[in-house]
Amino acid sequence: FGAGDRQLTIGAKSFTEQHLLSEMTFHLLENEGYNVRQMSNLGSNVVRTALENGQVDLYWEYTGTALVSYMNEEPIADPPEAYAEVKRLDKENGIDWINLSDVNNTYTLLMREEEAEDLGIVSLSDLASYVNEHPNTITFGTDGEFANRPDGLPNVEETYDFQFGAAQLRQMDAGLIYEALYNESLNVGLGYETDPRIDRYNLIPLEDDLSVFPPYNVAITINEDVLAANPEIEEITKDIAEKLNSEIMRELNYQVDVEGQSVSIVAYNWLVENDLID
Ligand code: PBE
Repeated sequence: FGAGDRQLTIGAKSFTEQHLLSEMTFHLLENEGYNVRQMSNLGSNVVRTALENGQVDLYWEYTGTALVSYMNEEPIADPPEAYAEVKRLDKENGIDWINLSDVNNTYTLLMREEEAEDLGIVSLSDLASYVNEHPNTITFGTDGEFANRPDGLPNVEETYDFQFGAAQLRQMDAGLIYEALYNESLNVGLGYETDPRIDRYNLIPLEDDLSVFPPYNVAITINEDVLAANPEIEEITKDIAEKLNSEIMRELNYQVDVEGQSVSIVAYNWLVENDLID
């Protein structure tokens, strides 16, 4: 199963950008005669394990996620260097990295503009000082992954030397945090940088003045046997990586998460507009 029989399973995590990337990839591969299945809404560790086990043949992953969260390596600030390093390290795991994109979906911590101004908070260092001076007052909305990942909250708290009170943590689906902030149900919330709801709700990303967050450029991770048997997959899917950037990704995410269009229609229209399918 997998290599050579032109059957492919594409994995995806549980947010819109991942669904869009999976859907675009699905269409391009199907167009070339592959029999493709999508397996979506998986957590990071689940989809990565599925790739390692061969249950998933390929999926779009972020360089920083693999480097820091799966491999426990030091973050690398330069995007092409980070890519080269995960690509090198993952060979040992039978995983190839292809088609690096400029889309960089890094984490960010958000506040309402007015409250950030009132409290004098511009950067994560300012936030740390504020939390240290006013313990157990600031609520923080986060998804379950960020709360626990080595490149997530534990690292932010260690680097900036502060801690949100345990009772002040509000764990929720990442997509709900923006509106919860806007509605003043939270003081600070986790954001994904390519999410259009940051602008939509006038939220301010706090400056990461100690550069705790590495680049998270998206690229295809693929089982090396599957790629060796079907090397044309790289060429078939490369336009997705080449034509997308963070700005365009944000716009496509906007069409789904703000305008309420379906993932399949947004992905399909984008492929048609870019002459990738007809
Ligand atoms: N990220 C931001 C996360 C979710 C969005 C790319 C760092 C990840 O999937 O690894």
